[in-house]
Amino acid sequence: MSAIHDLRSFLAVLDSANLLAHVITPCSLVHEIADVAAAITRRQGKAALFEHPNAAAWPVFAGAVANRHLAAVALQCLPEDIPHTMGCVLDPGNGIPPQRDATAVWKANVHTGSEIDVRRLPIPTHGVHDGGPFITGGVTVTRDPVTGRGNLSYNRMQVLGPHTLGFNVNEWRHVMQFYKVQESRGAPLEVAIAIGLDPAIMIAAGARYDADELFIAGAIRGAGIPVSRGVTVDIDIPAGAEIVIEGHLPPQKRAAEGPLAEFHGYYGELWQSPVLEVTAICHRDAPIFQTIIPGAAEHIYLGNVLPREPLLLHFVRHVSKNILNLHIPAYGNGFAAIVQLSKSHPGEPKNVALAAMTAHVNIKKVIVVDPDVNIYDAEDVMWALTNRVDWSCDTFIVPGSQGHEMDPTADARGVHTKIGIDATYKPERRDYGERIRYPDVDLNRYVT
Ligand SMILES: Cc1cc2nc3c(=O)[nH]c(=O)nc-3n(C[C@H](O)[C@H](O)[C@H](O)COP(=O)(O)O)c2cc1C
Ligand SMILES: [Mn+2]
Repeated sequence: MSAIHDLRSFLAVLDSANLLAHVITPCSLVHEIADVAAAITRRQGKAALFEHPNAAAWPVFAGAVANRHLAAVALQCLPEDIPHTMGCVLDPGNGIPPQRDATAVWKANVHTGSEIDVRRLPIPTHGVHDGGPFITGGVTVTRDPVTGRGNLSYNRMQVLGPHTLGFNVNEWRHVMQFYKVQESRGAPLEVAIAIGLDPAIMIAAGARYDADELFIAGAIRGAGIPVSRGVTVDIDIPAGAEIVIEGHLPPQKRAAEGPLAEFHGYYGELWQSPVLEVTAICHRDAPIFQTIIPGAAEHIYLGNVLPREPLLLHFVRHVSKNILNLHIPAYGNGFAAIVQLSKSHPGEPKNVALAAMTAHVNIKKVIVVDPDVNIYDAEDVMWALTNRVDWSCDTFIVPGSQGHEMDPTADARGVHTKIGIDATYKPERRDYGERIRYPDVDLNRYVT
């Protein structure tokens, strides 16, 4: 069995890598947990386990894959190899199907009927302008009502009552496609929410994939993910989940939910969304609740970085054999990409930038740098922008191109301007020789 196969084994591996902060101080579920988790990720680069949230019996875990070091632990690869590893596991030919009829730890405690009250779960209110408590770190498990295949996704869920959650889903999601089929039949769509998971399942759920995303999680672990049939729904649910919420979305029913901190760095708006009527809450003994701080790094990593770096890499490698690596930094909210190129021709960086910005509609800013620039270090990228770019000839813009309709610089239809920047050294213009470099050292050998 893989060293990581559920949330607890992941926490143990994070602990041994000194990548987990244990917060013993009691913290409020309202804003404080989100502030502390975001600060821990930002300043210490770690995930956070809140052992004693105020007014809650269960611990809360946040920031599972909030940066590339955490993601590399989750994927069990080197940080530099993440785009390649993600490319392999997203290849449909490498998918591994789930193992059915496993023993589910979450069946230890099953609450149905009048025992159901989602308000007893430690669901945080994250951002100051969020509309209330939201489940953001639960993975939605559904089944295609036509083909019967499984599906994973993220859907923010606002607590609206003891057994009611507002269920956000965009028009073009698989889940919406399933819901519409059921609505046309006058029938509900069954849904299960799995909370507290092996990060392989979290990473898989953020990807756009034509088959069951559990196949991606299986490919990450090199073995089928164990699943178990729901208690009140006909869905195969990851057997190692800490907590499972089961229910259905009744047809033709909508309720207001929102706003919530969004991936683009601002608050979203109120939506009229389907409503999840809860039919069961199940959990293992002494479970750990898991959350994703909305609009912060982990949200961007799962939705915009991990699934798209391999896609962009594929496109840029198509136009150049000299690509060394590529990164979609979380601080660019999934709109920017940095490509490292060992250029052989003066025009090559611009071709590479063109390729990257056509690989995914969200990408609007591509910076191409040399091998001596650290693509993971914003300061180093800024150095290249400042010292290697003549803005009048090393950039090009594509006005009127298509972007994401929530891009803060785009109009309501998502029409925006893309920019490509050749931030490589042009010694033929003026030769400065080699760049100053003081190589990094292991400070533990020098400072106590
Ligand atoms: C943390 C996180 C939260 C998300 N929240 C939502 C959401 O509330 N509504 C939505 O439609 N998509 C949301 N998404 C995006 C979808 O979950 C994601 O695109 C997924 O691939 C959709 O899968 P599907 O097409 O199989 O339904 C979120 C993504 C992440 C990473
Ligand atoms: Mn899907």
